[in-house]
Amino acid sequence: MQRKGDACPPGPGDCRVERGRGRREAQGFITLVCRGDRSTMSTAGKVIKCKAAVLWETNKPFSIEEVEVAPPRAHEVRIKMVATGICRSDDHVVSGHIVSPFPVILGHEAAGIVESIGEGVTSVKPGDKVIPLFIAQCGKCRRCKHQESNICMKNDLPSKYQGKLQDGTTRFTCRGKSIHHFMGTSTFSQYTVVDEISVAKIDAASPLEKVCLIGCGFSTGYGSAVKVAKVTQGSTCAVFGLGGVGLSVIIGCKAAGAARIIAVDINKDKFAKAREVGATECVNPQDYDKPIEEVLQEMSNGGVDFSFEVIGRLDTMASALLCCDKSFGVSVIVGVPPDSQILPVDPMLLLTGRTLKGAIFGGFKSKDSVPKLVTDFMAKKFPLDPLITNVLPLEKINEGFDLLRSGKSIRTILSF
Ligand code: CND
Ligand code: ZN
Ligand code: ZN
Repeated sequence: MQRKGDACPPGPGDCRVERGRGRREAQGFITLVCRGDRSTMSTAGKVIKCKAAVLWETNKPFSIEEVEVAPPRAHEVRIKMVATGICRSDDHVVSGHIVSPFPVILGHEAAGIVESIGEGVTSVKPGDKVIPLFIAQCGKCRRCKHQESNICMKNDLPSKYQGKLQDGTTRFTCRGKSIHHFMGTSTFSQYTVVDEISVAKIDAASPLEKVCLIGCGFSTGYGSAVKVAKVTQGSTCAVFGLGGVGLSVIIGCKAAGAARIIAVDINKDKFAKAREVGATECVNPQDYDKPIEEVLQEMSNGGVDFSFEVIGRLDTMASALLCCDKSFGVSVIVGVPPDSQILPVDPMLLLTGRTLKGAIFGGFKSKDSVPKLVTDFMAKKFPLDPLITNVLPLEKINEGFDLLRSGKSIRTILSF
């Protein structure tokens, strides 16, 4: 029941509660004013028809469709999306580099407002600002209980992407067909449904059009430096790939006190931004007639302390491993490798003491860490603005992907 002064739960038409001037209002009643869609005041418990970008098959453009989003079932949350970033992992599904069932609604880096909740949900309520989590955290499984792990056993991860929610079904329908979810988030839709273990409540004052990047790119890169590699004060780091995730690795290396941060990319247009966020040197492998790992070894007197592959290619994963010191070097795989491909590693490279590791979502336990990262952003502990180069409406999603593929954008934010 709405009361005077209450905010209306977010609906398709941005409904609001307004004070009226008639006799009933004088007695304390209120007038409900619905902006836009005047037919629906509360959408809770109902199917919502809204727009979403559906990908019907690989290597095709996204298609803006009207989809039906079913209400959340027990332990699920329906979210009205406000902003979502475009990450290379979404494009990896378009190209087939990541294999996921079709048709699908992609998107995993977003922020929105809870529209309604299913039975048993306790951690969020309608009206809360939230970030969907592409890495779930149930808090109860063996891995959630392990101090170092962030890969909850309930995750829908590569090699077994099901494209379903925890109960094994989907909440999206389009043209009579069931549409798959993506990593439990599916944020390229005006409304999405996620499991409660895949959503975190964040500061009510946070700007959603910026903190959406904490849903993937920023946290993945930053955590890879500060939490996974544990970059040390005064160290030398090499970062391969200067997209939204790679630049966030640089932000993390700088925050951890690295003395030298060498940025590596074949697109020299990325260098200015890399310097802006903390790179001390920038190198383009195409400028040398010897392998880039040799160039980096020479630049660092035998090998860097920490290296990061943030592209998603096997050759650059090998170069990143080789460029770090053979004894104490730590190399972190952040980029997602092409489906079913193998990286051959000479064990001798590790026998001398090197460490090769990798992490998803920067090693952060998602539900615990995302609200804290948002608080840190609000306290100006790190910037997000340099990562945002373009803002487009959802309808222009294909333009956003073209900007990414042509190397002209860092992060495009789609607004709803
Ligand atoms: P984006 O495409 O924006 O950046 C990649 C950068 O790599 C671009 O600047 C390219 O110019 C550069 N590049 C391409 N080829 C080469 C090369 N041969 N040598 C040097 N540089 C090159 O991607 P992004 O920043 O959005 O994502 C980067 C990777 O991280 C990508 O594989 C994505 O799928 C992955 C990722 C991982 C995780 C995780 O949890 N580990 C989460 N999200 C994304
Ligand atoms: Zn991502
Ligand atoms: Zn778990």
